[in-house]
Amino acid sequence: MLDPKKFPVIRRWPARHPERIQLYSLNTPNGVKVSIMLEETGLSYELHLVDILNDESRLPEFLALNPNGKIPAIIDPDGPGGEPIGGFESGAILIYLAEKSGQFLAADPAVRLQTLQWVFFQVASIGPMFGQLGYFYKYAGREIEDKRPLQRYAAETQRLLGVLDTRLDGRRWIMGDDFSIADIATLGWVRSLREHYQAGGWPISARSPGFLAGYSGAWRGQLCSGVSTFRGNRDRACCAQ
Ligand SMILES: N[C@@H](CCC(=O)N[C@@H](CS)C(=O)NCC(=O)O)C(=O)O
Repeated sequence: MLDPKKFPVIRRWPARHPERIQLYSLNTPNGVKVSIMLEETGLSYELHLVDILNDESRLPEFLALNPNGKIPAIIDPDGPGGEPIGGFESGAILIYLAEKSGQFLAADPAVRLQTLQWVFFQVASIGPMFGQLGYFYKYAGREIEDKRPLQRYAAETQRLLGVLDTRLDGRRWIMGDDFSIADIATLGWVRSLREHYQAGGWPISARSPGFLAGYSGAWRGQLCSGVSTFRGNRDRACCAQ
């Protein structure tokens, strides 16, 4: 059983299935990573929507799980040694779930390093830069007269898309033939850029036609066709749209 003293979050978001992984999330580019991973691994989970626009992620019950006050976060009732464990930061959660399920992160040390480097590339570069671009292009920051911040993040986004396009050239997935947590980490942000920020008409698309027109062929086709990765996510309101 999950102890509310150890996990106050379950007081605010009660668990109907406490034996399942508890996911606290929303349909954002970071949130969707974990729901896609859970869908793809087949691990059973229970979703709790956290309304970040109304500051639910800053409630004390949520902060007890993630002191940084951001989604996604999880509780695994069957953690190491069979003990419940909580976790936050989407990249760390992806690695934990990959190790728990034995899927989407190779055991071979060289492949593992390369996969993790692309996961960290997403978490450290793509997420923060695309997120700032979103603020200055689509949200409150677009009212700001000084366009230098927008130009700065647009240029960096364009550069990062180029890095990704080059990596995907001739590869089906970021790691080649094998679908991995690097793809799961990245796809929500690229989708968001094109479909949510509606940045498709940008100069970026001239530089990175693959990504913004179709997210590099097979990569995009697989991810967005509903064949595998987005299975169930639309219904669960956990897609990046
Ligand atoms: N580095 C974190 C970023 C998480 C993050 O920025 N989450 C956003 C949604 S995409 C959030 O919760 N924002 C609410 C807020 O900042 O108040 C991760 O990868 O998990």
